[in-house]
Amino acid sequence: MKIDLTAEEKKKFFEQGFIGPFKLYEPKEAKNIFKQIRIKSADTSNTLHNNPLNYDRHFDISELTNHICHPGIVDRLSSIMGEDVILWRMEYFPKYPGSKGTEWHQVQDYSYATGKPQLIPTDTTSGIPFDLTVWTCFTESTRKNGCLKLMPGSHNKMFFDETKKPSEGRNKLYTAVDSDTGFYGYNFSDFKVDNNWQPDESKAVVMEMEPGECVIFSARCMHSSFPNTSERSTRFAVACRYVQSHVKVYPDTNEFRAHGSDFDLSRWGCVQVSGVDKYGHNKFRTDNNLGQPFPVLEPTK
Ligand SMILES: O=C(O)CCC(=O)C(=O)O
Repeated sequence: MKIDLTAEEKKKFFEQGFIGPFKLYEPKEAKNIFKQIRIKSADTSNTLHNNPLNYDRHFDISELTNHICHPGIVDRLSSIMGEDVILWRMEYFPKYPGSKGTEWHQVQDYSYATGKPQLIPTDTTSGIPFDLTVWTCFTESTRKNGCLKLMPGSHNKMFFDETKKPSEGRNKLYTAVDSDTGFYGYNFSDFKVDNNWQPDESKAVVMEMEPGECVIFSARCMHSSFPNTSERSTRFAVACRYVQSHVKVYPDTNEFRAHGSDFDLSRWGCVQVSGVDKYGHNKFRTDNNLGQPFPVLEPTK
């Protein structure tokens, strides 16, 4: 049975720019997956990118190969974006005890990272997001250990301009442990449209979540997180980025440099997690680097 969003949930998504949390795994199962992710992340012999950023580990960690295709994610995304959905990137978001909070930010085409759009839509439908993030926590996520905050309704207006040039972030190697800013080494406030504007924290929704829960949001919806002020509780989340299939991903790009690291896209490909590709814009992968197929469901006729 499909796990679509209800009409009420869809309405709420379009009002807020996000919806959730939803349970994908029982807490015990989520903690076991996290244990495997931790163990397997240390082995970089089959990774796609030769750098420490842990992008796209769905290509070499089978728990993540399965996660990107989880029906609780894919069906809900299809209710918002339509049947044809592709995953283009996965990122780790750890907050270790003592880590800074992620700064408030909004993203539209990811050009903040390289100065060049990483996504170009070619056939948008007004009001329907072409790019959605599914942020899944594999540990508890609390105010104390750095849970996510989302600003309802902010997806309707951009308060940040990704075409601005940041003072730092692009070249310095980012590590989650000793970054001196809260967003991949950037001061995201460099991208503010109005330097004097401050987000209204009182309107933020605080997303405390159980291990195994996810939230779906448009990256245009302003988001941030608390610092991890706990003694020993790590918050670990994985952000999976999905687009409609008319979107050109990494257009005319074979490699790029971001967060102080090089990304070689020669073996990279999108994964068609739902529906079909009617556009032919992108490269695709059907198997991970261990030869395991991504467990996608057959398109319904
Ligand atoms: O996990 C966080 O602190 C921030 C997540 C985020 O910025 C994202 O998923 O785009």
